[in-house]
Order: sequence, then structure tokens, then C-alpha cells
Amino acid sequence: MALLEILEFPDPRLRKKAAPVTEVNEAIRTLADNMLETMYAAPGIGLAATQVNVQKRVVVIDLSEEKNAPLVLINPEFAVIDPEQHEYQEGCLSVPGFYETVCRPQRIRVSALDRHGKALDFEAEGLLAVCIQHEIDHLDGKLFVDYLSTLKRQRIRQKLEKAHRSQA
Ligand code: QAP
Ligand code: CO
Repeated sequence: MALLEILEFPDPRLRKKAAPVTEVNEAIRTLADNMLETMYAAPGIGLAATQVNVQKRVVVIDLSEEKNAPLVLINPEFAVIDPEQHEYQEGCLSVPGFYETVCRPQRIRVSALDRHGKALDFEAEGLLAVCIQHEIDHLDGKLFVDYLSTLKRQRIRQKLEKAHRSQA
């Protein structure tokens, strides 16, 4: 297994749209395993392939306290069940140090392939529903800061750019 580099906002590569996975093979399983290792090490609860500069529709999530319930979603899609929006305080490994309130539908129906290429179809609500929508956004080049005001987004961008300059 290997730790992957996580791209940080405002890296333009986070804006690329990921392509569907055409075959769930060993290379995809290795990518998912490396993404899980990278997410656990961060530590985080969700990571999309876009964040590690791979333009493929692969997402990993683990909401468990013990970090022993990995969810691998390949070509994930969702449909809104309950259009009522709920607020959630979101963060992102690509926007380290910033947490802001975002509104999203609370209940969704998810379809995806698992790590063996088997079709999954399930309902999600609460944090899982938020996390899946957040990660699918990444695959479409979208970040949670896009839901904030221009002013808030620019402030976050400036602070992260400054941090990146002092790291370089
Ligand atoms: C997405 O985010 C998410 O700022 C996953 O300094 C988060 O794993 C969806 C993290 C919240 C819904 C609600 C963030 C780690 C991890 C940071 C994460 C940080 C270190 C974020
Ligand atoms: Co994120």
C-alpha cells in the first residue's frame, strides 16, 4: 500500500472531471486501497480519486470510529429522495483547517459498483448522505467552498495560498 499526495484548494487539478471506470480490475482495487490508507492516515472520513490527482470515478468513505468499515464506491450516482435540505458543518482534506456550513438534501438513493464490480443500491441519510454528495462533487470538479459566498471562498483561498507559499 502507499500514501498518495492530496491536492489542496485552489489547485486547478481539483477542477478536472473524472471519467467512469470501465472495468473494476486489480489496478482499481489497488487505487482504492491506497486511497483508504491515505484517508486513514490524514485522518479523514471521505476521499475522492480527484483529490489524489486520478481522474477516475472512485470514492472511499469510512464513518466508523474504529476505522474498520471502509466503503468503496465506483461510478457512484445518487437520486434525491427527500428534497428537504439540511445544514452540515463540512470540511475537506483538500481544504485543510476550514469547516463551513453547507446545505444539502438529507436523504438520497445511491447506486455504485463495489470493489468487485458488484452493483450496490442503498439509501443514505445524515452524515453518510452528506459525505457521498461531497465526494461525488469532487468527481465533477466541485468543492464544498463553491457553496459559500465569494468572500468566504476568497478568504479561504488566500489563507491556503499563503500557507502553500511558506511551505515551498
Ligand atoms: C468530507 O472530509 C466531509 O480540515 C470528508 O485539517 C467532511 O474527511 C463530508 C480533514 C465533513 C461531510 C462532512 C479536514 C482532516 C478531513 C481538515 C474529511 C483537516 C484534517 C476531512
Ligand atoms: Co472533500
